[in-house]
Amino acid sequence: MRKKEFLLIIVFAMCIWMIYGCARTTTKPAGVDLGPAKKKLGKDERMEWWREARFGMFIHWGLYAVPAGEWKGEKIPKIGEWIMENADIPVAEYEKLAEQFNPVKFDAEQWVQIAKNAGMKYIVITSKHHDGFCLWDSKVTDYDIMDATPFKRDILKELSEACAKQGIRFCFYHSIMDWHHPDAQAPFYPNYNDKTRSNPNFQRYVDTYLKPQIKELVINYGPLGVLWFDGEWVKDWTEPMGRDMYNYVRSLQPDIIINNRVGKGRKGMRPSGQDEEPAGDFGTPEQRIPATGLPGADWETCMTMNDTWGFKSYDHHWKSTKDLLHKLADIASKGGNFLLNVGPTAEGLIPAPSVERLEAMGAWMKVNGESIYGTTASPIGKLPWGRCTAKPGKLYLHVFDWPENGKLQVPNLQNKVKKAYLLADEEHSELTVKSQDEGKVIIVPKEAPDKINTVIVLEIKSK
Ligand code: FHN
Repeated sequence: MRKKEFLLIIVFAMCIWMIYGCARTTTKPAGVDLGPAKKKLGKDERMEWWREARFGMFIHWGLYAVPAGEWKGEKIPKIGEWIMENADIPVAEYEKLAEQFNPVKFDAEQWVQIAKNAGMKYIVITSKHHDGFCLWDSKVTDYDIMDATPFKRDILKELSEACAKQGIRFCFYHSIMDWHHPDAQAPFYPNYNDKTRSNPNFQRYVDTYLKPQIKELVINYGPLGVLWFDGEWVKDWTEPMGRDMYNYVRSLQPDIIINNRVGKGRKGMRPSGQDEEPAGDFGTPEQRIPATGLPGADWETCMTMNDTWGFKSYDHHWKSTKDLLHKLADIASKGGNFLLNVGPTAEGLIPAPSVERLEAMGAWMKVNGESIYGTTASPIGKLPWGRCTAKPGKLYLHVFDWPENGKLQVPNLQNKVKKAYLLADEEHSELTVKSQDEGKVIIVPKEAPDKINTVIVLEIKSK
């Protein structure tokens, strides 16, 4: 073979190799490049940002915001996002709501700013609630915001980018129960919420729909802070399936945090006789604050601001700012997180009463956030006039009921107090502390500096 022909063959072979090599690198799956698989963090490392955060925004948003609690002229009772179940709406009728879902006033930056200004550190939004409608551009269904609505924008992509820009952790709620999918609950109409019957095709729903959608959400919208499962109570979903899902999600993003509703860990859901730890990283008491928290466990109370998660046009039963701030301190004093809900309208607006309360909470957090973020449960038990949160070497006394006689009694505290002052004004407010019986007495100003919750800091010697 002549030299020239040999060289031509070499050059040709190199061209083929380069074309193949280039094709391989450009066909990697689309989405956020999570970089090399991160090392598996220990649980404490994984939970660190979450335990520091203490306060997050829950967002329930979907097609149910269109009827907003009314159906065919009737007010439908109970929580708004359950209208498909509570008004016995057939799938074919309910899915027509997608044609009306056009939230032209939606502004991801604005929503994230509202959460950030409130002092919230993470946002958990319903990617898919029980009604099965998907708020992102899913490749495994057209029952989503991109294909079924006139809006045709990927809400979750916009929110994910706004959160990244503003340093807020982006998290998803995802319902295991699905009232729209024929292999899940849809055939049980009109009782989509049936907990006694099985769908013979449920495993197919899990394998070809639920898991592929979870993968889309984790790979394309991550890195995520938390995957917040719900709707785990259906008969066909088991603790072993929850454990498998937990491991699957962690294989996609090792440092993600997952709640206990991935399996049957929620109070009242656990099959009897199951003694091993349920799957999930934290407990999820709902609409309630456990009297003594969940000692030894990470936990988060989720709560509505009125009486519904999803928007209802006539639910004006708003909790006061005072009540919400007291709940925040109460939860933190028991070592928990507070996931406070907003239910945006079909136009894409967070209701004004919610915004007002969040602004007021943010004003308090701006001054007193140190007494919430990264704190642990009170080491001195319950207090008649308020709550206590702690950090190493510091106690934060949250005084709801200001003493009329200018003397704040602090029982069960024998540590030496090195310094006491108002958190709002450390420089000019040192307070006198006297020992008395089994505790301390702090001499405080006549008037409460903050009518809702004044925080006094005690710098104490050792444990
Ligand atoms: O059925 C849902 C309900 O709609 C809402 O999403 C709450 C929020 O935690 N979770 C379920 C009820 O436990």
